[in-house]
Amino acid sequence: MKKYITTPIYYTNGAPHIGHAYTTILADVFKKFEQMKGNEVFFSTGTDEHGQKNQHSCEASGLPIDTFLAQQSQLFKDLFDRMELNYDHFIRTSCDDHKKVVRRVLQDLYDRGLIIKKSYEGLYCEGCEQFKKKTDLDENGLCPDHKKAPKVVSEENYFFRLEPHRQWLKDYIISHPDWITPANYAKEVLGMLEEPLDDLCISRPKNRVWLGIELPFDSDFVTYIWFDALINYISILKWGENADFNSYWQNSYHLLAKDILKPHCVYWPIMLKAIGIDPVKHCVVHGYWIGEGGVKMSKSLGNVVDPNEVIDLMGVEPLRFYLINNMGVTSDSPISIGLLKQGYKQLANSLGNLQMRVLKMVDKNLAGQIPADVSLTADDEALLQKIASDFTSIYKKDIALETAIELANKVMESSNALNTYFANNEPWVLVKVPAQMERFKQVVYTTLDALRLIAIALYPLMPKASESILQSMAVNQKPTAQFVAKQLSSGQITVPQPLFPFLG
Ligand code: ME8
Repeated sequence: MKKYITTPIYYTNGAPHIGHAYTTILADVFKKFEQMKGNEVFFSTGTDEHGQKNQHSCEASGLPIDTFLAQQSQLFKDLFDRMELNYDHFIRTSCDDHKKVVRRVLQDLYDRGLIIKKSYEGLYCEGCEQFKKKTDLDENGLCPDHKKAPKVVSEENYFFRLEPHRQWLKDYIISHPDWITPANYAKEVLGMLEEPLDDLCISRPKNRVWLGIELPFDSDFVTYIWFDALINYISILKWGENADFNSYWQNSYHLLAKDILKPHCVYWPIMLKAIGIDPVKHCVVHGYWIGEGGVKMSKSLGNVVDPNEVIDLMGVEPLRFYLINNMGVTSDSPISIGLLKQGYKQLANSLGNLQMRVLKMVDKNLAGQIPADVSLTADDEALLQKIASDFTSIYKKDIALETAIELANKVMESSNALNTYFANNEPWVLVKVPAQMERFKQVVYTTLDALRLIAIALYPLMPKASESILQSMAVNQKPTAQFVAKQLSSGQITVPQPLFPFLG
């Protein structure tokens, strides 16, 4: 089956931080997870290069616009490449292919009378690039995400009507309970649909915003950034020119944080409906990483954790694992270098420790030979069957935040359980008693085979660590979503360097 996974396209007004790294890592984890099940995945990410926010940053930089955008976009690409994220397409919305699709959609809606011109006055938050209602603001009249008062903007603009589709969208959400996951966000969107929807202002006059795609039917205006940016999801797939469009679109997943729920789950399905495309199959929504000050980490607020600094400290894979393992399903999650170090230590003490202690035991006492000829006790078998069936059931699940978190949590839980099993059985005592040699081999084989199952499951989260653990047990096949106990055959182990060395 073909699947299409997207991340938001990120604004180029600052350097990428952990929040941007997170959603893009999540997409990469899901790509690998699905590939292990035999699915063909197209994963897209990129940068959102128009609008007032980017324009102001460009003006502040003093650079020509093309140089500024190229340089800023490259920061994201460099980070994603450094993290070895295996995206298939990196879109820059300043590219001609994207602009062409945006203009086509606009012209089509305009020709059908679905876009109208009128005067408007509203409260505009530049951080969100959205008009706000008074009810969207906090008790001090500030945008809750950006902690800034929106500006009153009054101008003539083009509008796209949302209200005629409100009931349809409500019905769609109710009849597709897994369209938006986790379910609390579906409830939040239904809440947004309780009141009549304002017309969506889809243009900006050039005298205020010059950085944007010119409207095909009025050269005094550029396209509203969200109307332009959302279309990236279909321009990437070359909508209208690609015979494969539907096979990807019918299994499509938008990953996003809750800050951009409304554009993705209200504006976008209505825009798609107007041009005759079904909604994306699933919206996978996550909460925020909370930085210093207890508020959402954001470029505008300057309270960010720099992923490059974390990678310098501990490498890419422990960062990947930490982020997937520690995001709450419905809550925001704190992050700091101190917390990341704690997470690293836990990984070293569970998975890292498990691998080293069992491999060293085999190396020292069995001349490095895996004791595959041993028959296991019913309890040992039950332990292996439990791990195999736990991972089998996780791998049957669809792409969802809950699935990724459950996978990482289960890797930790299984590693900890195995460490306890190993410690309780005291193989270092058994090995000294000739009559207990059979039991020694059973314990070692059970631990090794369980470690093999954990390493396979680990692949989407830490691909290199997974391969390295498997290779240390002479397992050289690429991991697939097959969790069958007692498949570890005889062979020579190697004791590698520790996966998670002491950080100092
Ligand atoms: O909104 N915690 O771009 P953006 C978790 N260009 N995730 C976070 C985060 C945090 N503290 N901060 C950012 C835009 N993110 C638009 C999107 S899509 C058609 C257009 C991640 O640069 C998360 O995925 O503000 C969030 O939705 C996205 O970055 C916002 O990135």
